[in-house]
Formats: sequence, structure tokens, C-alpha cells
Amino acid sequence: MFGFIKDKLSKLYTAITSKLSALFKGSVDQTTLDKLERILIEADTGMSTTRLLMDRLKKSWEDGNITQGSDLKQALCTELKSLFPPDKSISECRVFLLVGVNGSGKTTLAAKLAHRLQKEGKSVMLVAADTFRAAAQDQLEVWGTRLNVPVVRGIDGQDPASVVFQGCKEAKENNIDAVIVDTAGRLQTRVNLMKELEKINKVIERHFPNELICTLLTVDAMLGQNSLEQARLFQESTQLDGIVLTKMDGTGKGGIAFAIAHTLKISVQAISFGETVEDLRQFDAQAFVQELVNG
Ligand SMILES: Nc1nc2c(ncn2[C@@H]2O[C@H](COP(=O)(O)OP(=O)(O)OP(=O)(O)O)[C@@H](O)[C@H]2O)c(=O)[nH]1
Ligand SMILES: [Mg+2]
Repeated sequence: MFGFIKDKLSKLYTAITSKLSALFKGSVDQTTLDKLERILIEADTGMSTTRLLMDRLKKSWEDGNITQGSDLKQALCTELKSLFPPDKSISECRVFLLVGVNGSGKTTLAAKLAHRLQKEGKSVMLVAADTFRAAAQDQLEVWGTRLNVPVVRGIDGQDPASVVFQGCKEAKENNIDAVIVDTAGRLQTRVNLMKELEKINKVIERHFPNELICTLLTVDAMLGQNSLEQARLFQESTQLDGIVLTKMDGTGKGGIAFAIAHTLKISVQAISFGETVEDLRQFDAQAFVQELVNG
């Protein structure tokens, strides 16, 4: 990951890494800890996660285990890494179901994921189950044409589960390695969302009973703490296998990764940092923290 944050996530670098480096020089006092707390809060790490981190660091400082900036750097790294649940591999997934609120980057992620899987030598199919928004299916089709990936679509207003049915059927008939399902991002109540995703999941499971099906939630990092609440709604509505943090190029609020990992215990699978298909990177929590803190 070396140099990645500085090059691609420059806002995050400015908001966290460069500010932290000033704290790691010289000895650590109460003011140093107060400044660290402010950096974490401003980067959207959230109150409860920040409090947990600061309580632990403060205790180490009071116990005399943190005296110099270099001690603080090391302790912060350890504490941040400990917030992440163990990585869950999604590399063997046969079907990816992409969910998330409107504008959070699902369709763009579908294209990026298709591109990544293609590079791994897999055959891919895109399924446009967003029948809610006019032009949503066209948007996916444009990506499909660009990437030379087949797109299964329905008509506007059609039941999304029936489009998924058609997509799974065609994928099976054509021995497609990976199916990516793009869904609608309309704001829903928990009950409606649960019903819709349950129906779609049932269709997928019926076609691929013995295969790994992964539901990925796109979270717009620019929305900060609001996105935490959205993620919670999805977590209460369906089984999530991971989060993809999107628009990480546009924000210094990447602390949301820590808030989500800590409060919802969902693994961050990838980060998205731009509008081209190349702008997707698998997330490695340990390497990310290391680079974020060390620069
Ligand atoms: N800078 C940046 N822009 C992104 C990223 N991901 C998506 N976008 C842009 O964000 C906007 C919304 O992305 P979509 O992929 O259409 O989002 P969606 O979740 O499919 O939206 P709906 O279909 O309306 O629910 C588009 O203009 C994308 O180009 C990212 O990682 N970085
Ligand atoms: Mg979309």
C-alpha cells in the first residue's frame, strides 16, 4: 500500500497523516492527547470509537508506557488495527449483491468489480436489478459495453427479483464465473428493504445453492456519520459480508472506516477512490492503518 494514501487519498492524508506527524515529535503531554482526539473526531471516527481509543491511550500514558511521540505512534497503530474484525475472503464469490443508499456508488462499483474479476481471468455478468430509477439500467449497460461484459436487464418498474431470476438463469446456462447484481438505492424502511433483499436472495440461492453469495454494502465516505446510520439500517435488514467505502478520494473523513469496523463489526472489503474502473483497491486493514499513521 506504500504511497497509496498520499497519492490517491490526498484529502485523507492531509486530514490525518500529516496532522499526526506533528504529534509524534517530542514528548507526549495532555495537550498532545487532546490534539489527537480532535484529529480523530474531525476525521469522522465518531464519538464512541474515539472515546474508546483515547481511554486506552490515556491509560497507557498515565501508566508511563507512552512518554515519547514514537510510543504514541506505535500505540495508536496497535489500537486502530485492533478495531477491525478479521478479514473475510470474498474472492470465491459466485454472486455479488451490491446494496446501498442512492448515489453511494453501487453501479460504479459493479463496473469496477467486473473489471477486477475480468483481470483475474473470470467471465462476468452484470444484472441491472435497479428497475426503480429511469436510466439506471442504461447506466449499467454503458459500463457493460465498455467492459465487454453481458448485461441482463428488465424494464422500468419490473420486480427486481424477476430480473435477478433472469440474470441467474442466463449466468448458469452460460457458465459465467461471477455475477454482479446492481440494486436500486432508494431510501426504504427497514421492513421493505428486508423484504426486497430477502426475495432477491432467495432467487439467487435457488440458482446457486452451493455457491458463495456475497452482499456488499457501498458506503459513501463523504457522508461521514450519516453513513454509519445507513449502514446500520442495512445490517439490520440483511446479512452483510462486507463494506466498500466509496469516494475516499473526495474526503478527509476516512475515520468512518474505524467507526464502522468498531461499531458494526463488518469488515471493509475494498475502497473506491475515483470514477474509472481502476479506482478500486482491496482493503487491508493492517497495511491501511500502518500507512495512515506512519505516512
Ligand atoms: N470521486 C468519486 N466518485 C465516485 C466514486 N464512486 C462513485 N462515484 C460517483 O458517484 C456518483 C454516484 O455513483 P453511482 O455508482 O451511480 O451510485 P449508485 O449507488 O449506483 O446510485 P443510485 O443508482 O442512484 O442508487 C457517480 O457520479 C459516480 O461517478 C468514487 O469512488 N469516487
Ligand atoms: Mg446505481
